[in-house]
Amino acid sequence: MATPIERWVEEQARLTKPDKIYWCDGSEAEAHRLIEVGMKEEKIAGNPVFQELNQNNWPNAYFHRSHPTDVARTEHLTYVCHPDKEIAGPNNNWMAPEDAKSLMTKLSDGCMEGKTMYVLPYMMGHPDSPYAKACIQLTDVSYVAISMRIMTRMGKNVIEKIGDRNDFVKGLHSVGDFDPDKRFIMHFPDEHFVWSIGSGYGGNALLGKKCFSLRIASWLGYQEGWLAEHMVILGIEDPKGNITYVTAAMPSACGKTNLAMLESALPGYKVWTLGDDIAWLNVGPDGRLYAINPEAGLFGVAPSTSMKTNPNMLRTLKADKFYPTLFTNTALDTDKNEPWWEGLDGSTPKNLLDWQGKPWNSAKDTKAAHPNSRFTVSIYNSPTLSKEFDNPKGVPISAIILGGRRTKLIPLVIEAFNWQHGVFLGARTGSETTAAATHKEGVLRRDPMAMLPFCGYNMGDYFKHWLNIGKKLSHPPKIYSVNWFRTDDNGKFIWPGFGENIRVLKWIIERVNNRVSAKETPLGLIPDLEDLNVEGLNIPEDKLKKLFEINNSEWQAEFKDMEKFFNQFGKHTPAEIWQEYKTLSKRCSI
Ligand code: GTP
Ligand code: SPV
Ligand code: MN
Repeated sequence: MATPIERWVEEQARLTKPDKIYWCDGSEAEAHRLIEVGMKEEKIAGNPVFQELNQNNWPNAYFHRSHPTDVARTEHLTYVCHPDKEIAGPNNNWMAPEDAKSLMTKLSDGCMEGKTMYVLPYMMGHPDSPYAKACIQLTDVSYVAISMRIMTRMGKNVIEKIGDRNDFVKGLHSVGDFDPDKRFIMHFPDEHFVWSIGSGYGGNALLGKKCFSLRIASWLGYQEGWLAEHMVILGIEDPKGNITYVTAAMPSACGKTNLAMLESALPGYKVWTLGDDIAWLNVGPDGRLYAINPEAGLFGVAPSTSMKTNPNMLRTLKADKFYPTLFTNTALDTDKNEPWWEGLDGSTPKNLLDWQGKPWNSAKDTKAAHPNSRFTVSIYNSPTLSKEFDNPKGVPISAIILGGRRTKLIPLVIEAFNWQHGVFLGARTGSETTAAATHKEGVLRRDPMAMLPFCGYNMGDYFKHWLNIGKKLSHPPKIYSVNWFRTDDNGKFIWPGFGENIRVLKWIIERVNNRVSAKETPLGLIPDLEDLNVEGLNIPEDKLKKLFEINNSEWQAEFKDMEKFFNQFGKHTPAEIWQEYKTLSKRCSI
């Protein structure tokens, strides 16, 4: 008798018609074989799927060039297919489930002809964790199979774990013919099912990541009383050896990976990494909030990663442990056969191919590496990996940090007065768009809790859910807003960022441990300047003040934009959010 997994796989194979079906076991030997297949047999836009890189300088590293139109998440083609449009909310594209399925059935008919269908059994979360989920993804490209092995806990034990159950998380993925007009990422939250065609890019194709662990999991969390968030998890060790765990939400390409791997500029402090993108947060029996990272790998932005900005990431990328590490759409130094990107240490190599494989030189006004070029590497390669990473219960969270990319207006750090005010700080967050999704860069949009593209249900209800979680916590984390990106009159970042962000983290852990006071402003609590260690930074006093400046007249446009945003959700926007909004706009009136 076929198992539910076998029956489901057969059904998908009848539609997609692969030449072969290969069940992955997640072993290293298998990964070597699939890389070989990707180097010798499979092609994307005429290029081999993988190219071996210089193994002396970049151990276990392989290069991948995507289809040129397929370099970022495509939010406009991403749909959340609840039976009722109102559940999806104005924050999601919506299609009725039966319409989405008939469209996808048409597009998927025979889409794997001549190809291998890889069956990927994987866990999101540690298999022993009560919060973990067992999943099966199907795909037709070795790049996705290998990426999933790095990013998740993949192995045939998951098949045994699922056994006769039918409620496993399902993902059907095909790159199709990469036609950008036939590229769809469809979510069926009630069926725990994601169906994606036309793209091999991370968030569109690694279906355990944003699709399941955020869009669908946020919906499960709403129903079951937990939170799925676009957050890093880190432990901050102080000079006495005490470790305080915090999470931080920041929109795509706004500093999560850098924060998660931070090398402290202050002696005696150390950051331990638990996750760089996604956190599942549960209320523990002790009334504290516990975080696990459902992922097991890092899919990070390459440009500007260097020994200066993020040395721990370079150490991770060069570690000779978990096989393999991937580089996607970086430039290629053809003399050394090494990946290269803008911002990497050292001088620009003489002979470079750009991310599309064309000769490039610095006289060109284009970037050699795609701004959203990325690496895929196991978190177990990281020298800063927390010893709690595999703890099935997760770690207790003392502070939640909510950030955005704002060149103006938003202070370096603000502490919320209380949970409700903190939820408002998150809900009002705006951020300037980046290259992580295909849209115009640098445009301000509201991005509450960095979840705008990832909240799988009505965002008004999501705010309500956050407020309710707060009521269940007897020891709620304190909530902070941060902004590393405020600029001076010359357009330069005022705050040095990266390893220096430890100075802000230090203040935060001193606050949660009741060691320092704070100053009240209309926006929330900010550091007394003597409590924020800025020794050695040489930031002139006037610029330091600018980092915390609140200019009421500049805030008026912000209020208008917030009001418009909250109004979209109609009766779903909680009264508490409007109450906080009114209080703040009154405090900042001109
Ligand atoms: P996703 O993987 O897309 O979710 O992004 P992320 O939030 O992990 O962003 P990441 O840490 O990769 O940072 C992306 C960009 O932000 C890079 O260009 C970094 O150089 C820049 N960045 C990160 N931290 C800082 C900082 O503290 N200051 C400044 N100025 N830039 C930063
Ligand atoms: C992001 O865009 O937030 C990422 C990369 O972390 S992706 O996996 O594509 O979502
Ligand atoms: Mn992300």
